Amino acid sequence: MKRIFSGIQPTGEIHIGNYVGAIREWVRLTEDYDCIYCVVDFHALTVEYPVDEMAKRTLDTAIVLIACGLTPEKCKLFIQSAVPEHTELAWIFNCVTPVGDLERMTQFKEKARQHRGNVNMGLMDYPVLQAADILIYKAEFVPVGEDQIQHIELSREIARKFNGRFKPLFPEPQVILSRAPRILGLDGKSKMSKSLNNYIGLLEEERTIWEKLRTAVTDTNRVRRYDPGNPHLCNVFTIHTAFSEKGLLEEIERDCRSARIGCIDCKRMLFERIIEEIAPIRERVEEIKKNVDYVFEVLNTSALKCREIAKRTIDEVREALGLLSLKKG
Ligand code: AQP
Repeated sequence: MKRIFSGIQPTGEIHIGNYVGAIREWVRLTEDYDCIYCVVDFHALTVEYPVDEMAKRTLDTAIVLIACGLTPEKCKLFIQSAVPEHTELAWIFNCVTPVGDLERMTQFKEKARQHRGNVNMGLMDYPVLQAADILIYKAEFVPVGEDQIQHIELSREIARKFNGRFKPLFPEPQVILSRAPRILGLDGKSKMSKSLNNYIGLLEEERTIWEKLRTAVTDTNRVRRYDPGNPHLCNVFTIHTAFSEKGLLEEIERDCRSARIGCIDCKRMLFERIIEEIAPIRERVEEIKKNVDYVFEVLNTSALKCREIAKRTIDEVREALGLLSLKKG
């Protein structure tokens, strides 16, 4: 089986963009691939965060992932900081990565703008650690949202540079994009993000989900109820494409364009579809929370297995680099 790696940061509440852009796809891929998934807590250190909430956020993120279907029978799920070989490989990759490549990264530029007072080295180095996360397992595929495509291209570049200079140890990983790779926030402008207050949380109460959807920006050219709308300029319709089946999408497209339905009707249908899909996840979250020992067991067992793989890769890398091996005496 070919191997997949992907990760999510414990930076806050998991939202429907993370779910349809990544997590739901991660679950589907467990059918055909050897999947390794990770809560990337070291990545989350690159921005300011409430220190006393980090452990809880990390655990809560893992619980949601398990509730979404990433169970130990289907994949490995662990916490990044439990496998320190990731950061060891990141240092080595730093030595083959031009600074200019990192300065060009769109996410770095955006995050540097958002966090002007804290543009730290880790923020710029984020994609190098990401390359190490993937390549320490020699993963060939990385299911991510559209925002991560540039980083995975850099991972390929890093693999190429290492392979060319030292020894061909690493595959060049490919992106797997989901059916909904880019969900915008409720303002219809920027990407839906945990750290921007523009999201619908997977575990939010139905009442607040409806409140947020009700006021979400749609096609801005559609001013009055009887103006015809253009679904392809509407973020609510984009979210529909992630939650609704083909028949309903065709019906909405037709009725929106002819103004037979208004935005509020479209939003009501979307609300029902979202609730239908996420209700079982929320129930499972409540169940899993009653047995946190199980979650620790899952995370520990996976971390041990992943560490074995990671150590083997690091041994090969050290040899390729020509480092003195104390094992040989
Ligand atoms: N809006 C989105 N639409 C589609 N996919 C998305 N992803 C994130 N936002 C969207 C995908 O979710 C996975 C996990 O993301 P992450 O936590 O590693 O970091 P991120 O991309 O930076 O996500 P956020 O929510 O925007 O977090 P913050 O606010 O902390 O930066 C990735 O595969 C991502 O593509």
